[in-house]
Amino acid sequence: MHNENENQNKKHRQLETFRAEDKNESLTTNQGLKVSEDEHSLKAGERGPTLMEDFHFREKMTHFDHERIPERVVHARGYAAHGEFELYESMSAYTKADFLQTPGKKTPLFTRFSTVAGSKGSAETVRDVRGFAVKFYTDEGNYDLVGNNMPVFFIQDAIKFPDLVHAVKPEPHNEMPQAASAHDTFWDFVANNQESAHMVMWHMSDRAIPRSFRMMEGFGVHTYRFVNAEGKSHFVKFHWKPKLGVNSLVWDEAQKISGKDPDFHRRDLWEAIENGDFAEWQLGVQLIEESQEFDFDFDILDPTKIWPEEDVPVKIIGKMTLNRNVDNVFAETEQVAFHPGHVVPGIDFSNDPLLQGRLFSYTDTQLIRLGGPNFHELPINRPVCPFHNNQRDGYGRQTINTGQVAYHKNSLADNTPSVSTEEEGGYVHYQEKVDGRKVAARSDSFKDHFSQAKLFWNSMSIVEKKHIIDAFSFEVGKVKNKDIRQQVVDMFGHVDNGLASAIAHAVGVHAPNASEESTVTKSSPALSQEHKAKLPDTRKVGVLIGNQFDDKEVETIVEECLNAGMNVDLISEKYGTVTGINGLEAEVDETFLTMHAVLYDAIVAAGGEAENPQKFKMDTIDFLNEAYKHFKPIGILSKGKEFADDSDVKETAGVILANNDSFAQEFVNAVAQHRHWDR
Ligand code: HDD
Repeated sequence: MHNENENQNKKHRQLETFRAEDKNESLTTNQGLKVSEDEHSLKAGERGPTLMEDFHFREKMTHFDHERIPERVVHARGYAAHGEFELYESMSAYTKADFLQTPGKKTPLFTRFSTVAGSKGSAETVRDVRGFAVKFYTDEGNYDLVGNNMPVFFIQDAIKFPDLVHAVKPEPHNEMPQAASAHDTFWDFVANNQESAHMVMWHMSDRAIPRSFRMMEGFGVHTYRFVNAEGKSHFVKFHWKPKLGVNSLVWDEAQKISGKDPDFHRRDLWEAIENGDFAEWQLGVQLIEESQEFDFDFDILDPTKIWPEEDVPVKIIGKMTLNRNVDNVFAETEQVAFHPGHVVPGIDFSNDPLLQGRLFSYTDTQLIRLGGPNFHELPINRPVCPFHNNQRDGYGRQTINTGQVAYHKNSLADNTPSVSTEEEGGYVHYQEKVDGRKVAARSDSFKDHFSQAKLFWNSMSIVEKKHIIDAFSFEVGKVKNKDIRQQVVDMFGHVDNGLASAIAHAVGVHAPNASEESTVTKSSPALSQEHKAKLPDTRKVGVLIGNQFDDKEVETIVEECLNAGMNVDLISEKYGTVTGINGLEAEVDETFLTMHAVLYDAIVAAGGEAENPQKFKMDTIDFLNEAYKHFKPIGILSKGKEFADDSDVKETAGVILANNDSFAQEFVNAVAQHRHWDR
C-alpha cells in the first residue's frame, strides 16, 4: 500500500531516484551487456568443462558468493516500515529542534522493530526485549531515537554490554538455546549483576511477548536533554504510546506461534500496512527542570530507573504513522544504520554511562556490518538535507566530490565547506559544567537495585503477577545448575518475598529470607497493561465453518466484525466454497491445515457439515480448546454448539453464544477486551 501523500515526502522523493524496476527489461550483466544465455555455462563441448572466459557465469556466481553481510550482533531479527511524524504542539519552550517547532509539521521517518538475542532467521514471538528504533529524516539532518519496548535496561554502564550479550546469546560450547534467555549463562549473569533486577522484572512480564509490534510502547530509555533557543536545558525521556493499546500473547501461545508462523510479527505489520490499517503511536515526553535533578529518590541518570508517570507526567507532543512497507528488505531494513549519537540542534545527551558508551558502539558496529565508512551514502541512510564535508574515499564511495580542496582551513575554496554558528544552525554541545576526578567507579546513587523492581511488581494486576511467576518458573526451571537457581531466588527475595518463594517452590530450591524484601509499597498504575486502551481494530477472527452453516448468524457476526475494523478468515477443511442452509455461498480463506488457533485473536464456531465429519469435528474442537486455554474470545453460533459442547469451552467470561439479537456486538466487545482471564 503506497500512501497518496508520499510524493510530498522528501525521503520518498529521494528514494525514488534509487528504485529500479527490472520487470519487462532485458537481462544484462552489471556492465550493461545484454545476455543471450542464462541456463547453460560456456563449455568446451556439450559434455566438457566450463570455460574461464564465461564472464557472465563468473560475475553471476561472484556476486552470489558475496551476497551476505554480517548480521547485527544484537537486534539481528528485525522488520521496518516507512512513515511520518506529525507534531501536535510547538516544543520551542524546551527545544530548538526544527522538527519540533511548528504544529502540523510532518517529518518522514523509518522505524525498525527487532528482537535482541536471536539470529536473523529466528522466530519472532520469543520472550525478549523488542528494539524500537526510529530514524527521523529532519531538515537539519537525521535524528535517531534508538529505543526499546521496555523503559529500563539490564546494566548501568556500557562497559558491561559485551558481558550481558555473551550471557544471553546461545552458549558458546553448544550454541543453544537460540533466541532465548532460559539458560544457565543468562541467569548466572543476572544473579551476579544485580543491577539487572528491575529490567528482569520487565523481561519476565507480558511486555516480553507482545501480540504485535503495533501494540507495544516504545521508550528512549535514557535521559536525554532538550535545549531551547535561549540555551536553557531540560532533562527529557521519550515515550511512544500505541493507539491500539498494549497487548501481549500468553507464553504457551507465543511458543506455539514460533513454530506455526516464525514471521508472526512482521506479517502482522506488513499486512496491516498493505490493508491501509496504518500503525500509529503518539510521542510523549517527560520533562525535568535542571534545578530538579536531585529531587527524586533515584538518580535520574540511571538507566535502570523509570520516572514514574504519576510523578512526572508524559506530555503528548505528536504522532507517528507507519504507512508504507519497504520495497526491498535488504536495501532498506538490513542496511539502515541507527545511532543514538545522530542528533539535531536542541537535542543533547546526559551523562548516563550507558548512553555515553552507546555513543561509541553504533558507528563502530556499522563499520564492520556495512563494510566501510560510506554507509551514510546508502539510500536509506541519506539525510534529506544537503551534506558536505572534507571526508573522502573509502570502500564503495559514491559521491563524486568535485574540486581540488578536501581540507579545512583553506583559501582555495574560500574556506568552504564552512562551519556554522549556533544561530546558523551549527550544532553546539550543551555546556554542562563537569568537575571530577578520573575514576573507574559507579556513583552511590546508582546502587539501589530493588526499589523500582518492587514498584513494578506492586503495579501489576493479579494476572500479570501470575504470568511473571510462571515466566520465572519456566526460565529458571530451564537452568541446569541448582546453585544458580538458588542465587536467582535469593536475589529476587530482595524484591518480593512472595514472588521469590513462588519461584523457589517451582524450581526446587529454598525460599529466600523473608526479612530481605524491599519495603517499597508505592505502585504506578501506568505500568500495568490492564489500564491501556482496549480496541477491536485490526484484530483477526477465525470462523470455523462447514456446509449447511446458518447464513443469517454468520453474516451478522462477520459484518459486525468487519464494521468494527476487524479481519475475518473463514476456515474450513479445504479451500473452495461452503454453502449455507439458505443457499449463501462463502469463499473459504484458510484451512485447518494452513492456520492454527494461535494465529487468531478470537475464534467463532459456526459449525456445519464436512466431507470428513469426524476430522472436521476434531479440528473444530482443537481450535476451540486452544483459544479457550489462551483466554481468547470465543463465539458459538447455533450450529457450532454441538462442537463446543464436546470441547473444554465453558460458558464463562468471553464466551458468547448466539442466543440473542446482540450477540455479534457482544462478541466485538469481547474481542476489544483482548483476553478473558476469568476462566
Ligand atoms: Fe543497542 C542495536 C537499542 C544498549 C550496542 N540497540 C540496537 C538496536 C536497538 C538498540 C533498537 C537495533 C537498531 C536497528 O534496528 O538497527 N541498545 C538499545 C537500547 C539500549 C541499548 C534501548 C539501552 C538503553 N546497545 C546498548 C549498549 C550498547 C549497544 C549499552 C553498547 C555499548 N546496539 C548496540 C550495537 C547495535 C545495537 C552493537 C547492534 C546493531 C547496531 O547497533 O546497529 O551497536
